[in-house]
Amino acid sequence: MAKAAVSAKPVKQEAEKLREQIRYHEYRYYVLDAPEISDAEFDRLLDRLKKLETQHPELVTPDSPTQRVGGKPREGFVKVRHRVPMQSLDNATSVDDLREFDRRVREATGRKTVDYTCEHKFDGLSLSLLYEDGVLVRGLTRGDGTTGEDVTPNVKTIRSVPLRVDRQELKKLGLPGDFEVRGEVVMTRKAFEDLNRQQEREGGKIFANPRNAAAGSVRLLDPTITASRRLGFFAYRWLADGGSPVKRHSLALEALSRLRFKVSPDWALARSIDQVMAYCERWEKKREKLPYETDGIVVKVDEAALWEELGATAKAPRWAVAYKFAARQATTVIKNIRVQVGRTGTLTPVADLEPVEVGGVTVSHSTLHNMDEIERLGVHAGDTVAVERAGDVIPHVVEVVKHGRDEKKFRMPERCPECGSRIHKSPDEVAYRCVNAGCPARRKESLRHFAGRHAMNIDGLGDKLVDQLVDKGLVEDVADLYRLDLKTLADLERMGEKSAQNLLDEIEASKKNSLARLIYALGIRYVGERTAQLLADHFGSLDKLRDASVDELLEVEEVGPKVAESIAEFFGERANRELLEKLRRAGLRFEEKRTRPKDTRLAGKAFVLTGTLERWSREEAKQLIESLGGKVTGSVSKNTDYVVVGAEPGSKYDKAKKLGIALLDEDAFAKLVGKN
Ligand code: 0OX
Repeated sequence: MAKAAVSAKPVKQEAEKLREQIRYHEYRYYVLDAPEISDAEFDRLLDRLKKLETQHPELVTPDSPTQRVGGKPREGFVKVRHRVPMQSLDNATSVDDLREFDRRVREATGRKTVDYTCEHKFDGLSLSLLYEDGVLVRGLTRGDGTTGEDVTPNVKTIRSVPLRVDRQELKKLGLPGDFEVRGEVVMTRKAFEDLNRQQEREGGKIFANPRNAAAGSVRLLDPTITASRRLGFFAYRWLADGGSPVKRHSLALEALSRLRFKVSPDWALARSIDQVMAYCERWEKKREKLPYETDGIVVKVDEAALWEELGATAKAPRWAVAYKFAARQATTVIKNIRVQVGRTGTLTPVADLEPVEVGGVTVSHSTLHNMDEIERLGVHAGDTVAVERAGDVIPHVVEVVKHGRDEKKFRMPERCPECGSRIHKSPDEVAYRCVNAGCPARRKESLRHFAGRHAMNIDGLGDKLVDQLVDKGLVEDVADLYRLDLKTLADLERMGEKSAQNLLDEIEASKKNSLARLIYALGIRYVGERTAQLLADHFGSLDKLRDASVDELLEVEEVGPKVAESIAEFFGERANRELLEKLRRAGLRFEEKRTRPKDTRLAGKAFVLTGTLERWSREEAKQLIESLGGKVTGSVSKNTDYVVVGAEPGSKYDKAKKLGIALLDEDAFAKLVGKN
């Protein structure tokens, strides 16, 4: 007994310390997007804590980071009433609507000018988080605004949702421990595309857009699946005792950041409606650059005292308005459904559309993913459909609006439309595949993937050129690219000597690409960019990767049986091993000593560049910073560490000055990066 009492205390302290460290690193990774330690180091901390908690179950607390994923799948969700209704927002669809909103606000408050906050209107699922004594106790969906569904176990899996906040920080800010934070659950476009690709392969539900994917993931009955869905949470409102705990919304956003909630770094305070309009205009142009989908800007009266004066309509507060961006959905007719052959031979049905403009881009085809999706949509050639474009995502058919007159059911062809070979479908897969490894369509897709921006980055190798190279028999596999000469290229259609030379230079330069890029470029099934990086880090050479057994592959971070088997199968193919030898002879990089930067003096530091530097182009400065472990972002926020100021700086310079962020001129920057 006495012995236990003696040893329990240090264990408790160690567990508490580990929790604090894990919370901090979750915050660095999931909220700030600026990790300080590697994934492996993070896992070690978590494993150590799990071990301590298994040995001493009495030490487990509900807000421990180990408790993010737990519990059994449920039967359904319990409905719970919101303490304060979750209102919706009135829309402004034009500049005139914004002016009218401002006029009404000023009239009702008697103010000549009003400060407004501007923030992204994230397109996800609204959520309310309840904290008691600083600890997350409940997560509710918006539901009908009055009553929501209790999705607590699912919400706990979202790593940017703090399971507890720092009580000391609360005290310092003079704030109560019981409060509610509202915000939006979102999925990045990238995570959404990855998810759909995975669902496509596994025959799961295909989501029409990141919003549906986020909403669907939060409302899953099994929280372990939610945990795998890469969701984020942006906080946008703070409530305590039925009202705002601070005097201004801008202060609420700042305090929420300090409490380690994820708050969009792009919010801004506008001193007039003209400034609001400038903000809306700027972001309408830049919205595609954001990793998340947004459908507008939320404009809020900053001063909380004015909220009561302004009141609310039946459904929305009068102190806020949503400026909506132009719609990116349109209806059109499906002219024809055809199939496309991908690089693994998968047949993907594609709808040829009557061209239609969706949010400023003309769309003339759309993927239908697979047979299951065609059945789910109940879609045929000749139908009128709604199509939606999400950022630079390939457009999707959302639903059939009206069936055409003559409904012919789409069937997968029995022979490959490109090479006439047999089509195979294994019973445990949704996909249909062309069995011919030498199918020209597969060759072309492999080349496109190999040359892609995230792979070997051979920009000059466009679609038309790939078609010509394969159709003329000049290139059979990706290694043949390295044997092309000036004359062959210059003789191709629409190629001159100059562009041929440029392409050759690019192909030559691509040999220097990192091992991770090369692994990704090979197009091994299930090996995306991240897995390729992890494989390169782990093995350090393509030969070691080639010779790795399934068991050895399973030792790599994040590599499961499906991925390991796919890699082993790839390198087991004689043709692939021969391809590797051809690539080696061409002089590509097969080995890499270290992939993580040796010099990490800028690790975790966020830079913004403005104006022109003399010694470096933007891209060079960016690469320099990244090579030292830092990162470069496009806009200045509280999270920016340095702003590098060149000649004729833009508005970022003013913003940095206002926020008191460290400014570096070219010399100071050179010194920091050791290039003086
Ligand atoms: C969003 C978003 C939604 C709270 C007070 C009025 C409306 N989708 O990103 N709602 C709000 O604010 C609520 N802000 C947002 N940023």
